[in-house]
Amino acid sequence: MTLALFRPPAASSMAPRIDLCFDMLLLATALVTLGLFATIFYFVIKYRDGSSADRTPPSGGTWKLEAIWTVIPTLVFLGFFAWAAKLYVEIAVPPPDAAPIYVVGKQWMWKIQHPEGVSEIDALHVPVGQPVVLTMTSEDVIHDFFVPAFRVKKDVLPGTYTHLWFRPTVPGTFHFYCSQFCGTAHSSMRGFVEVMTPRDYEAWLAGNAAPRTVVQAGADLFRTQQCSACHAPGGRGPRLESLYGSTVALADGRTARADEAYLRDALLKPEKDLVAGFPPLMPTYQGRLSEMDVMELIVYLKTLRGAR
Ligand SMILES: [Cu+2]
Repeated sequence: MTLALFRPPAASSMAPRIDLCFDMLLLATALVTLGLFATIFYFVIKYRDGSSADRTPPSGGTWKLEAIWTVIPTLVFLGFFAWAAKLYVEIAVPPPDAAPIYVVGKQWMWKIQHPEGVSEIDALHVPVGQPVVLTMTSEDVIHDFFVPAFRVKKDVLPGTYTHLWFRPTVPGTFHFYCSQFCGTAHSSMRGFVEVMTPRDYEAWLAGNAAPRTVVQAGADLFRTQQCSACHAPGGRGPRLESLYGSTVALADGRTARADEAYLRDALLKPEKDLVAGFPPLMPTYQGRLSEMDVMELIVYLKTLRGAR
């Protein structure tokens, strides 16, 4: 389609579907605009000054005509709303088999961490055909991760996690950008997604042999920060096995779901959600752990299974 000349290549599973919805909406609005202007020009010429057109007022209205021009456009545009809402939900919910990759934005760079332990800056290597979900946070201000060729973007916020998923369909190199103005060097906060064949990706991972995986890095932090001193059997703090995804009873009677945001708050703002039955002894790790440290600890905590 000629419109493809005016936009980046469509390199993810969602891209052609979003393009189709956009093109149809453009076509529909173009037809409405065309119809409006055709009518304007027709009447401008017909009733121009000095023309002999009949100017007697019409004798009555027709409700049928009004109903048609109200109901048909309403249905057409509600149809677009439903179509776009369906796409939006699909973009918002990562598929269960999406491979996790961790992203930290800061003025003015992107730090990217693969679960295998390989990390990169302003570059993201992914295998073609594999859904990938980015778990993202910011060390300072609001950023936004935007891959035009994948037609996806998501704000990257300090103090919490956001997720962005995509399935690349074409091997190649595609720009990504920060698309929230985040300070003087905002425009240089960008990089490239390298979409590789699965074989090349494996070779790339192997060639960048990391000393330890993200889970191992989290386990090391768990030990060096002495988390186990309180969270071991018989310790003064709550047990952490199988905590992730469970419902936690809090001291003030509320309950909380132990998701990533909960675990993050437990580490950095422990006074926020005190766990029922335990004294408020947990110190804050604010300033002692980097954003990547916090992510590694959470990934490690997710792997802890067993009875609590
Ligand atoms: Cu930014």
